[in-house]
Amino acid sequence: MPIQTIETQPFSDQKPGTSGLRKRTERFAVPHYVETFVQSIFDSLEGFRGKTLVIGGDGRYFNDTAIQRIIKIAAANGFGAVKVGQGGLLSTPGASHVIRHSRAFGGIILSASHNPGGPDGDFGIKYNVGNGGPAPEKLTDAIYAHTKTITRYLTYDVPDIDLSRLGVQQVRGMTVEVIDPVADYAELMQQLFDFDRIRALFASGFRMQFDAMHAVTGPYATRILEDLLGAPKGTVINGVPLPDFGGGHPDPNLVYAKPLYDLMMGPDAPDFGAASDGDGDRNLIIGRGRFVTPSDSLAILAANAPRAPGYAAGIAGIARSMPTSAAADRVAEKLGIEMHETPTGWKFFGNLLDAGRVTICGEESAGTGSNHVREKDGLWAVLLWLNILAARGESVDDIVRDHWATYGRNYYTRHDYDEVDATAATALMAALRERLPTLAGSRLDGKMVASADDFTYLDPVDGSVSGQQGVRLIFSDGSRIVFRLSGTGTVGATLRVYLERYEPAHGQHDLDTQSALAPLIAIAEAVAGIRARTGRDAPSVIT
Ligand code: VG1
Ligand code: CO
Repeated sequence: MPIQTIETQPFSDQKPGTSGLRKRTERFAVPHYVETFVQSIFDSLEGFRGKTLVIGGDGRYFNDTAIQRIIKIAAANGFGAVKVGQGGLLSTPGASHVIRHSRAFGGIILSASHNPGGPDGDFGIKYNVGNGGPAPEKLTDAIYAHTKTITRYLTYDVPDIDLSRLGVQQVRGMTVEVIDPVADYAELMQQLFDFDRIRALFASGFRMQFDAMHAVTGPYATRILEDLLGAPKGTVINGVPLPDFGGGHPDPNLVYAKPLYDLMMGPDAPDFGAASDGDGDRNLIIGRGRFVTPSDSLAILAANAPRAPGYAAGIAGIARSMPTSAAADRVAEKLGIEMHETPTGWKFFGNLLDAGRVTICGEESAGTGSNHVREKDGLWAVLLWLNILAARGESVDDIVRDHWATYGRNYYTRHDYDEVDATAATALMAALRERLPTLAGSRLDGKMVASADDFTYLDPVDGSVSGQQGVRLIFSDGSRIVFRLSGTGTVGATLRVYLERYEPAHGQHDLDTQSALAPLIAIAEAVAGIRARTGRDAPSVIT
């Protein structure tokens, strides 16, 4: 059967954002939309003929449809083999590991991460390169340029693959191997962490609840926590991936994982609570009576990593996205290791990890990970916490307080204004950028603005420059306000305001976060005119 060349036309809206192309599912369902984007990816790559492509997704509605089409396009374009997770499932970190482990050319991950799924929800397609990490900006720019001129895609008119059957099948000259999505990943986790010690912790009566939010982490968490580590059955809840995530919003924050939060703050709280997002790369960590902010979690994991066998030799350096709090910087300073500040999105960590300059990375948006893969990894963070809890024999709350007493506390919050009018949001950012030169050196509500800029990142490894990564106001006492627009939203614009204030080691660490940051919140409103410009009285989500 010959390769089919299907004529197509460019779509004007296929620009990848912070993490791939994300749109409403109905947009992806438009004829040729998926094919045009996937062909644009392949047309922007060189040298993949005969090589392996990894494919998997978070199981949301349209996952299997997209996978079947991608397999045929991959075959027609000359890939030699595809590895696809059984049922079309692979978590984002799981896919990253399979790409690395099988020395694949790259991978395609189908996910809109923490955005809701279903016919009325969101869908997404992301390309990862051979190191297992998200395509760098140079490549996503090339893909976008190609989507604007594409005229055809290649495919085969052949039956679908049976994604439920493990083992090898054929699509023309290409082999398709359906793999267990969890096996390789579970193996890797056993190399990094002290499973015996964590098993002993559970055996001693330690209680945990893991909320998989009906997303992809369910099978991973069940296998690892309950089957391999002996946590009691029922430790993992909402463990079956559903196409619409059970109607929920698979974002593990205090708004969408509220039942877990309430449990952890209540009288019958287990020792440890955790959750992850749609595609399994984010994590939420809550101890009994103690929510751990992702920024603090990054710092605590970095400070304690050598307690896990995989990091016993110490860590080379830490990287965090710019809006993430500077808590980790204090750990790096004490350890005398490199610290890097990158733009938002995991793609900026890849070069630093590949060059061996950093071992642990994190973002304030509940993403932490290490050099074991090239994505953030929700379950990895949970297992490292478990390893640390088992090794220290203290509670989450004790560990957090001890950390603040040693390093000080970075009070931190993020205010999101979702689905605001895109024109209004762009105008708000433009007005801020215009004011930057006069803001530096001025006083706002009595606080001295030490510097005001729009963050530009110079990659120390390949010298590439990424501009307009967020407006920062840095005050002379180290407090910060950062404004940026989300690159993952699918409707209107999402304005994110990040607020941070440092309290030294001997200071007051028990304040309520929103009260501790109230003066900065007021300054942010005064400087940006959020209410007047967006018509919103309050953020839609506070994390
Ligand atoms: C958000 C987060 C960012 C994260 C990205 C992808 O991006 O802020 O830290 O890397 O989502 O995560 P943005 O542009 O909306 O702020 V995931 O778990 O959605 O792949
Ligand atoms: Co995610």
